[in-house]
Amino acid sequence: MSQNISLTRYLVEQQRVDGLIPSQLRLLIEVVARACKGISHAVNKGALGGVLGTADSENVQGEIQKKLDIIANEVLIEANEWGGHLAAMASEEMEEIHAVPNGYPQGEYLLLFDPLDGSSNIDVNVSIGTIFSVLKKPPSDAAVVEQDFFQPGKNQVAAGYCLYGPQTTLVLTVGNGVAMFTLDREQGSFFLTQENVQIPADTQEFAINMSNMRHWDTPVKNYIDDCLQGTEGPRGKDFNMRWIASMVTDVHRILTRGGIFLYPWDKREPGKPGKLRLMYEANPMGWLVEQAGGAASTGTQRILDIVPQKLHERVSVVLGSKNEVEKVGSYFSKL
Ligand code: P6P
Repeated sequence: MSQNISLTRYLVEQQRVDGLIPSQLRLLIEVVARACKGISHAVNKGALGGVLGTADSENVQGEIQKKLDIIANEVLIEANEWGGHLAAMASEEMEEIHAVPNGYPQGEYLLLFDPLDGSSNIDVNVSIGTIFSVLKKPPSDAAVVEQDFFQPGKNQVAAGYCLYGPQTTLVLTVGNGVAMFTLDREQGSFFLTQENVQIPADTQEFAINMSNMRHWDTPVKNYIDDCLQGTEGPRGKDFNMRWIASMVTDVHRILTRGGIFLYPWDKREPGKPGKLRLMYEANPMGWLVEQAGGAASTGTQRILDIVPQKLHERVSVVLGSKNEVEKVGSYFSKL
């Protein structure tokens, strides 16, 4: 792979592909990538930057915020307010949408993000990441409202994440496959290191938090039981397990070598459909996985078809190698 294809050049070339990404969207993606570089710098400073540990606050999810959660959120807000690409932003860390302040030009896009996913891993130096999703604001002369965000994931025009690990890697789709870019810190630029990412259709590796087993619904229990029986059971093959408790990192592994990721509904919070958030976790990850030839469902429904009713709506997530996602679905249809 040539090391000299920068993110900017890649986006300009995508722009030439039947106008797939208009200039405003290209510029928006570059602003998000620049913000991720700033977040990467803060994350890599760690204790030296005084950014570890918790802030004295909770987010809308009722989760204790880490200092870096707040820093990452502020970096993304400040980077995107003034550019003229956006009408509004939504974040896991903010209860309400954040409309572009008066005085700044309004754009036609809506940006959603989880500024720092997996933040429980920050203090133990395990990879974390920023997840983002871009929608078009519905045409209207009225001021942007929360309902403008309530679009199914199949409406996304761009989605991606930036993984802060041994490398800082930006993974992106604009609807023409999945590309990966690695940050060259000396030049301060992302360079294309993989394009046309493809997830193998089959896998022998599952990712799930096994400590929740007693809380799962029957289909998930039966599916995992059968995987654990390996060659002695109905699957006829052995499985490996990985769980990093950082969705960005688990999904990156699946995009890189295949696998299946499950965060299913469980009876700890029966009134909630799942733990993960639909609009800025499951939708962007689901589109990336589909664009790489995989599948993303709730177990019974394609995630990208779900029409949100709330900004911070949660959802059950089963995503990864296509044939394995379909296999999980078969356990639900046996009910
Ligand atoms: P658990 C991180 O908090 C997160 O939202 C995802 O990144 C991750 O997959 C999941 O929650 C981990 O949840 O219950 O295993 O800690």
